Amino acid sequence: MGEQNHLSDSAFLKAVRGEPVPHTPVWFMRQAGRSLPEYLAIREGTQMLESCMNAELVTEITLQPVRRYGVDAAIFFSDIVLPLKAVGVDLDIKPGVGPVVADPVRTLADVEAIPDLTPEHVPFITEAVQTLTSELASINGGTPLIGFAGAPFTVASYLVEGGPSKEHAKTKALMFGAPDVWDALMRKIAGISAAFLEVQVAAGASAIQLFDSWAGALTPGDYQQHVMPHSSAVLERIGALGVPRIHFGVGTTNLLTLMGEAGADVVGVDWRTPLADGIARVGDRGVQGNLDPTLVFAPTEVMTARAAEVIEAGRAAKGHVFNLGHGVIPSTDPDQLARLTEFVQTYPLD
Ligand code: 1CP
Repeated sequence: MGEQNHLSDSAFLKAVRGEPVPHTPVWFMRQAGRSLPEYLAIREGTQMLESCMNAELVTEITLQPVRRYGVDAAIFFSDIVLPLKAVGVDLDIKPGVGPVVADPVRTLADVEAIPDLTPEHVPFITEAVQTLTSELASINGGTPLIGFAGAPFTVASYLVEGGPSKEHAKTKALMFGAPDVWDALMRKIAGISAAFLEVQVAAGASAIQLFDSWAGALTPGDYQQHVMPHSSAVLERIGALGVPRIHFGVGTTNLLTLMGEAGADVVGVDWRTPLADGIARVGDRGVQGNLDPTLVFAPTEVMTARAAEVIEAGRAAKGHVFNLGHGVIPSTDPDQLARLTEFVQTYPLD
């Protein structure tokens, strides 16, 4: 219980609850991973999905950026397709490509063949989260762990296309042309994502992020009709556990209001939307973001000047968590992220 209390005083959890903060909390999407030499070293000879199913590796990789940068939150190292792999879907994460699904899902029978997820499918997740939360409790006065899952639309895009895609054409064709199959698929994935998040929360995660990275491919009307009810179902199940929820997508300027209404406490804003616009769109909720991830390649003083603008804009929000507008680019110099972290954490708010 003592542990819970000191974590709840962390800048990150205060910000996501909309309470005053000692400094703007900061973490980075994809803070673990290929930009870190210690990640490349520990991953050598181990496949991505194999790493995600090894509790010891997951623990170490999740802690690497926390130790290096002293960020205000850790994000659990895994992948949005891991729960599908865990229930038996034949898929792999190919280096330099991303998730590849052997038999893409196109029919009701394909959907029905996917099992629901139970905690017994992912004992390594429970173990890793338990170890992590106990270690994180004593790092920098208590660092919260963010659990995560993919939202139904974004996970469906990999299942239906069979791999990464730009237009998500087959996915949207299924959505427009076979609403019954689409509905069954969305329900199936929503159940799996919610169960995956529940396992992480039960094992000690302090907050969750639902990644709907590719939702920006949709019009607000289609999002509202075909996708939002299913993301809401996931967020509602986690809300019932009393854990703060962050909801993020890319290219979602026109969806930010709906993504908040889906049941988020904090809405992630990508770098294309000025943060002040994002704040106006999400209303009485927190925001997360949104420095252009390429600014790390500019001179440090250019990067920090832009970070200052983001922090200043964030002051108008109910709560602001500093982040990049999407994931860390693999060629990012970790020393720049260390400087950025320090800049955000020491930026005076009074
Ligand atoms: O071998 C490797 O290192 C593979 C690269 C890699 C990594 C490090 C992949 C393949 N996934 C991950 C980890 C990962 N994936 C994390 C780790 C935690 C952290 O942030 O530190 C997270 C949160 C994810 C989530 C994820 N996977 C998303 C949503 C977030 C986002 O960036 O929008 C998506 C869309 C995926 C799919 C995926 N997995 C991997 C890749 C290269 C991709 C994207 C493929 C595509 O372009 O469609």
